[in-house]
Amino acid sequence: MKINELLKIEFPIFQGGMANIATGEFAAAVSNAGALGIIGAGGMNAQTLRAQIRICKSLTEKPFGVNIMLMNPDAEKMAEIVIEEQVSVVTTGAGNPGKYVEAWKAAGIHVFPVVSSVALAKRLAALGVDGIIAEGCESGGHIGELTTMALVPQVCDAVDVPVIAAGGIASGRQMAAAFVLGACGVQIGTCLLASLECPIHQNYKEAIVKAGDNATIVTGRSAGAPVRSLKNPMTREYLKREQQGADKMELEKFTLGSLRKAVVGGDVKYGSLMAGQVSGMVREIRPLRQILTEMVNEYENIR
Ligand code: TUI
Repeated sequence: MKINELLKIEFPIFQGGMANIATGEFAAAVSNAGALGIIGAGGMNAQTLRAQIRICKSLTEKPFGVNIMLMNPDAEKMAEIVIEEQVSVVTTGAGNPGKYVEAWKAAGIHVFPVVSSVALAKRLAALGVDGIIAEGCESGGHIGELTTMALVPQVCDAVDVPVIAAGGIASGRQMAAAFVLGACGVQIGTCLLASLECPIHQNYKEAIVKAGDNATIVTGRSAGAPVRSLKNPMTREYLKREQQGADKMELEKFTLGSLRKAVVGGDVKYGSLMAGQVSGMVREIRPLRQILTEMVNEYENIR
């Protein structure tokens, strides 16, 4: 069965669970535009997540999901909330969601963990997840080591569940490539940042539109939490401190709240403008529906 038929969505496209960005209102807008909208619970607490789920329900009749960022201190409570609120799809990031899978499946939730390695994909497939989102390091935000080109076919060969490709996808050509690698759907984030509906500051959107192919950089490798974002004075300073051997605590303090600075305050110098390598392909700010239909039309014309 096709992934869009299984999940009752128009296009086989998931929206990435962008922390501090993907609100209930944005996820509803993405679902209404034909993809799977996903609330990014990363920067929320449990109570905010519940409120955002209710907002999303009030704004769309279509299915939507919740992304639980597993490093969030409230992840455990959030794992219960998605059951109580009867959310149809859960994606996870930045960790192993193994201990929650049984309860989510018993509640009828479609579970799609994001992985950056074959080993975790295999472990989770054995636990009965519905599919795996294989995310390459072209992505914005917290990333693994492998590229989408190398990771997706290796995950497809290793598991018997549907695989969604993520990282480096912003066009129909890239979507078609992902399907050739064995994926049955794609997850996109960066190209949705430059949508009219996206609730980030206008400066953040314009920074993505202005970005070229080499505009992103990875910080935090030394702290064991690599994050891709647009180069700016903040990433330069971070990398300088990293090279000088700053410890994890100091670096964390430095990044703390910097995503919010960019999203809410529009601080493109000292905020963290998380974005993927496809930023260079994003040329204008457009309505969500137009971004999605153009991608799908390009994909259909290649097949
Ligand atoms: O999670 C993401 N992307 C994110 S989360 C985020 S919020 C944040 N902000 C600052 C620092 C750190 C996080 C921003 N972007 N993508 C999914 C993803 N998951 N990428 C890589 C992984 C991953 C890594 C290790 C998944 C599992 C994993 O497992 C380790 C283990 O326990 O086996």
